[in-house]
Amino acid sequence: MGRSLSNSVINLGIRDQYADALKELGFEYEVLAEQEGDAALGNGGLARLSACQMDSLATMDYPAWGYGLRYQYGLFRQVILDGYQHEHPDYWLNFGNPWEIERVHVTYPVKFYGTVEDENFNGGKRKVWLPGEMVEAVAYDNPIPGHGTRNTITLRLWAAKPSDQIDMESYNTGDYINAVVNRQRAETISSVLYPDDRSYQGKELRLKQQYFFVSASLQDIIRRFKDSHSNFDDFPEKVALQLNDTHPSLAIAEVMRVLVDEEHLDWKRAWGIVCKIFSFTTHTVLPEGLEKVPVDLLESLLPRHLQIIYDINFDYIEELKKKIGLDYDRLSRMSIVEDGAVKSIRMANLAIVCSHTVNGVSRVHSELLKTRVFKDFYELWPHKFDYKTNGVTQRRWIVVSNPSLSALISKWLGTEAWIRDVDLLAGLQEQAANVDLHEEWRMVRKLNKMRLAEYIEAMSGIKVSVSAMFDVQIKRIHEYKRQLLNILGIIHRYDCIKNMEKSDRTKVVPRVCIIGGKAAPGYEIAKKIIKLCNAVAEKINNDPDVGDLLKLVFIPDYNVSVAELVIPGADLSQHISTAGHEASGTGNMKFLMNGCLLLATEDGSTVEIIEEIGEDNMFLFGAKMHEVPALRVKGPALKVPLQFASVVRMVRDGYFGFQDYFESLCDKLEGGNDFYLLGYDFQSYLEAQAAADKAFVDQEKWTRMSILSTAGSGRFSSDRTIEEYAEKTWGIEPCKCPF
Ligand code: RUG
Repeated sequence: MGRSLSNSVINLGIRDQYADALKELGFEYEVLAEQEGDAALGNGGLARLSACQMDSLATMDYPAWGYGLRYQYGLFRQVILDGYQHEHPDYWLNFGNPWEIERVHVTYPVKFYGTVEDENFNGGKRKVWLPGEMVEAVAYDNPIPGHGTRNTITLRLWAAKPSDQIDMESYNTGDYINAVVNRQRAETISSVLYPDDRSYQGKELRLKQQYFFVSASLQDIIRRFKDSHSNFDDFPEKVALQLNDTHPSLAIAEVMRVLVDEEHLDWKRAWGIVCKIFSFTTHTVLPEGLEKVPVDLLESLLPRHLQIIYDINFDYIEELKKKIGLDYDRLSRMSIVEDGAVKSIRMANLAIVCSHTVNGVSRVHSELLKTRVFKDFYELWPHKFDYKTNGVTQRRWIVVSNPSLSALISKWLGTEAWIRDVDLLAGLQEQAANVDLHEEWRMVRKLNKMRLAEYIEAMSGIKVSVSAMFDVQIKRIHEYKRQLLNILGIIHRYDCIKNMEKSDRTKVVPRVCIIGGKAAPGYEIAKKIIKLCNAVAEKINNDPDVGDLLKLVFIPDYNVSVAELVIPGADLSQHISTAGHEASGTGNMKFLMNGCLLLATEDGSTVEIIEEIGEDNMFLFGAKMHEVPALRVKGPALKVPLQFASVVRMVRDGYFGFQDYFESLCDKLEGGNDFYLLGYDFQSYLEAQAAADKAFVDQEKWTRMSILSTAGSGRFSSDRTIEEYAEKTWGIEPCKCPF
């Protein structure tokens, strides 16, 4: 979520009054706002997408709730020591969190472990789950005020607390020590966020977190529904549940369990309800990125849920046989249960089978889902598959983080209405050649660059020139996102400067290269990429031959607040994943809105950005998505340019030190191991960089491209995404606050 204060006072329309009131108390608004720490309750794009969507839901008056976990420690703080990443705990709750309201009366028991027994019921049998452990989920409400409306929605976060019911027994039997230990164990469920955004290790605590979240949220939803309904007939009419990736997909089994075991609906009726209320958004591209839960683990932690999933699978496979016949390979691929060395539950298959809609997050992502990842399912249920291209909120990403640009846009459009109706930004197109606008636009951009330069100096001691091009890549560190390609490109640039005649150096376009992002603590290669970036920076920044022509800065502890500072100050931003690997990407949209030019591959949502602003307004390069599989097959036979071999050699030979440490990084790039095609794309990457240099020198052209970027960004607002979800997936309408 990042910070709340600045966003809230803007959405409530009280920023100026609030600043005046603070002044009377002797405080500066800007200084105070900086004191707030970030709520970092997610890993990267997936979680920030939800945060943007909450802002849109509130602003557009939709009746919605967001649910999550109130982790005691959010995403780790990244500390860079000697160029290496170290992870420190994020003690964000230590000084209290003024934004949350603890709802002591909104608590629910959540059960784990135990056994399932048959019990006589109404002349038949029914299943009864006798749990072995119980914890309490306590609600903490975080208000999300909409912009220009009185509507405020709630982000309800659950914290785990020990349940007195169970522990009293231990106290009474004299087992005091174990009772205290058990109490502490309960709290660990919501204590820490898993810092890896992609690999699923089948850890018990992770599964416990998922079920804890799902169980508490569903009890809350069902309790609210039952407050005004005496049966479940209208449940699908009143409730829509959006599964954000597979992480909450246990909710499907949980709804079945509650309806059948606790509310005593027959299985068929419960199943009919489930199929109407769930829809699923998947955010991944690779089949190996899909979550699988080992059956043994599920059986021990949630024995009744495993039975329910088996029963769902049985009915579904029987139906499937009727449709596709006895094609055992396909039946086995489509089964919810995966047989193999470790028998597991495929959470994505569960989500697809039980949801009425399966959404991708960009058009090309949706194509990949239909033709590769979920091909079997698409052929069976083409009507289920759809996509809603991601979006970001212009309130946080322009109005809050770039107030000068915001004021300028309003002045030139003659209205502030674009803050809620972002398509109006297209009005800037007509003014894209206006010299007065150019002058003001450049002034705003310069002020933002000065703000960023001050931050860089305060944080790293490096002085950077604001007349240089600020070239930024900030996102989680991943091989597929290719920060390494960026660093190798910087090494090449450095090498060229070193080897050119002194007189030619005047022709070099000065650059400040900024890289930031966290690596998952167990992701060795990603951590080496961070170290390489810092080692290269050390060399370049201290080389008197280079001076202001090239600087490299690694910004530590990248988070939402850092992004709010960096994005408005960027001239160029890089979104350079190997084509076919980024499901959508949302950073590109934030930069675009702020008038930053993109240097990018044709991947994820960038493909749609190209359609909005045209190829001529950005710097594109690299293999296309359909070419990638064939290029991979070529392996060692793939031709790579000499310059690539030469920069890799510099790293291998220890030009930047740490020769042994970087060896495995270099091995990943040579000898047919270059899975992410850095070598293949290197030449066209350098050409795109050269085109960016050329455009930057022509400030009039650059400014026009910058204005056209902002003007073409309307489609990438989360307001549009949410409207599509509301109309096409949830069937809901705005519900204006009556007061
Ligand atoms: O990697 C994807 C991004 O491409 C996407 O923009 C974002 C929001 O849809 O989700 C990211 N993501 C995917 N983060 N974690 C996952 C794995 O499920």
